[in-house]
Amino acid sequence: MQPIRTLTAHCSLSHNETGLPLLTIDNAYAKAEISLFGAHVLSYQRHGEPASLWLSDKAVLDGSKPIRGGIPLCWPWFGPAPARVGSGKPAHGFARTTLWSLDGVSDHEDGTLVHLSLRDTDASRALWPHAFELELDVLIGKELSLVLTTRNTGNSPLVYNAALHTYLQISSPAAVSVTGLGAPYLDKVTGGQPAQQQGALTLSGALDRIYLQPEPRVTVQDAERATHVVSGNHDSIVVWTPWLEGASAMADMSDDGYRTMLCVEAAITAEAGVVIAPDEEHSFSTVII
Ligand code: TA6
Repeated sequence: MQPIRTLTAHCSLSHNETGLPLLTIDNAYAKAEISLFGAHVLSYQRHGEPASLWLSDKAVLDGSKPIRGGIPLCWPWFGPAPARVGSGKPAHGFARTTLWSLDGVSDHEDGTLVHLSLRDTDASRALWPHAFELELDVLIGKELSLVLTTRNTGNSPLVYNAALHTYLQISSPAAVSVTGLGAPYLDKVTGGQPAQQQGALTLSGALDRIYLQPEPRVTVQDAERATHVVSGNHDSIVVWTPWLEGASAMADMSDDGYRTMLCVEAAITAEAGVVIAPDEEHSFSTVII
């Protein structure tokens, strides 16, 4: 780790072994790390409590691929690029594999606010031909709050999809049940078939689901601990666990990694996406409580 630069009383900037900038926040409420590569929240842990987020022990942190764990930002598409974007584009867009700018950090009574941004470049326009400004506001307090804002700085409408792809830390799949997902979902394990959730979701195998009518608050009950994921202005909640077969196929996840993670993601997955007119913006958010 290279020298640390103090930015505020509770936030410092350093560089990891491969030179990528890393923010460390340690305030009255919690400790957190944010990589400027992808504006990626790597960790968040309230003092005296277990970590809220899961980070793979095999995560690649040198900028050569997306980071497995924490909160990757999927943007401006979710999953494989849609037809309107074209083929041969990276899964989940390019925001998670681009170096963002740090616009500001400030300490407040309710926590430390970090403001990050990304603008279009020649490289981004080669993948997605739009002028944009993307902003992420992260508040590290007694809750972890993320707001992602897309602003159209071009002169024609843009369409986007996205997810705040949150990897939650769990104690074990058997201890977990999830409520607040609503009933209808698309089951990506069966090729996107529509299905209905009956009661709480429990974990007994690979899952990749898009819940279409979630409540604002999704609760992950894990033995004695409850984590709430409270989201706004999204159109769906994605729940994903790769299970053993999926984990063992991923170079950046240990085979048993699936046993301690569950993704619960505020997302914009509708095929039509969100359309933003020139000079307009759209935000959506998630809070981990
Ligand atoms: O959010 C679920 C999902 O879209 C899954 O289909 C799964 O592939 C996952 O994201 C991880 O994607 P990644 O590109 O990070 O390997």
